[in-house]
Amino acid sequence: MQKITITAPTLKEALSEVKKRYGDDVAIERTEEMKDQVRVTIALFDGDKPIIIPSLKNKEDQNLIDNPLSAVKIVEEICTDHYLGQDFQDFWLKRLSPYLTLTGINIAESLSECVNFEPQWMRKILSIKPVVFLGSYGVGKTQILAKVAALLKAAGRPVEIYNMDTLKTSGQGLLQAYAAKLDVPYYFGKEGWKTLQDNIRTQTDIIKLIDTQGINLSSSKDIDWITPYVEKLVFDPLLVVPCDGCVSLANQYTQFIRRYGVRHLILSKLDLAGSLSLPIRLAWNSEVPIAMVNGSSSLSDNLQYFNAAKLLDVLTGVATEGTRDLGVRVGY
Ligand SMILES: Nc1nc2c(ncn2[C@@H]2O[C@H](COP(=O)(O)OP(=O)(O)OP(=O)(O)O)[C@@H](O)[C@H]2O)c(=O)[nH]1
Ligand SMILES: [Mg+2]
Repeated sequence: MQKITITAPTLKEALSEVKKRYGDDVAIERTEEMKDQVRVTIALFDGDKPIIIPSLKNKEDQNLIDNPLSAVKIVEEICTDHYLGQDFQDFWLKRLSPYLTLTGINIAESLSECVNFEPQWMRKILSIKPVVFLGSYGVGKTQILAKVAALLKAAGRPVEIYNMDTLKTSGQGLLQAYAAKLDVPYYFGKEGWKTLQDNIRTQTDIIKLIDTQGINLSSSKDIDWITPYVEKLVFDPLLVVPCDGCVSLANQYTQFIRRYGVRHLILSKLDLAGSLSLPIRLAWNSEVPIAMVNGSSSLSDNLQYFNAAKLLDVLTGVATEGTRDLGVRVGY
């Protein structure tokens, strides 16, 4: 067996040199980061002939790739297809490099080092910290709140809904109807606000979900109304991020997340998005975890839990259908 090392400034360059010299399917034994260089060690067996490892995906686990060059190629293709940017791609490839070994390469593991997830979010909601649903206009806040309420109820956790979207003349009825259908207490506007403060003091186990009006993230005036709420109560602020949103909004979203201490992201409109550049870049930049995903205009389709493997399936187009069904219907 002969070992050969190839050193280059980046992993990409090192691998492309390997590819140039030994073809697509070569066994890479080790990748190491040195000062400003990356060193790739390859093993050659049988004289000078490289061992050929077929670049097929493992059937049992679609996220396990058995060829380092294929793994790198998949990451590059995803980043290009979803407009994730060179900086994100470099970051991801760096996280991928320790996984580039002879056996199965788990791309999802490396993705989970770029984007955080909190699939246990719903279990961890505290009744003393009302969850406030924030987001731009029409992104799905109200519908997602209704779905979260339904799931909590199905899990046997008492819940109540506070509608603070007092600007919408037609919207009140809708959320009120959801609440009635779910048989959960519903409060609205100023009265609701007072009740919320009382209930936080007196109730210990009822989860409080607060719906809010849409916010224009670029206008600080629009956001001002939140400030007194944030000052008076300890909230668990949640931001709904539309997957079909424009990536140029990422900075505004990031600023908003920092300013209001957003703790979780829920992605909406997964079904409408061609690329996932906004939510992925946002989750990456802000390090705020993705809790759940909404992917349907219908109330009877569930929210989904998300993790790196599922996200990878979406990014590579493997997941055309929804992921795990939570088995609960809002029934409306
Ligand atoms: N296709 C699709 N439609 C969605 C999704 N989430 C919400 N919608 C639809 O988007 C529209 C707006 O949803 P709402 O829940 O009212 O959004 P909102 O953020 O509360 O809107 P405002 O309160 O007006 O700011 C509704 O027609 C929903 O059915 C989704 O994931 N996919
Ligand atoms: Mg709404």
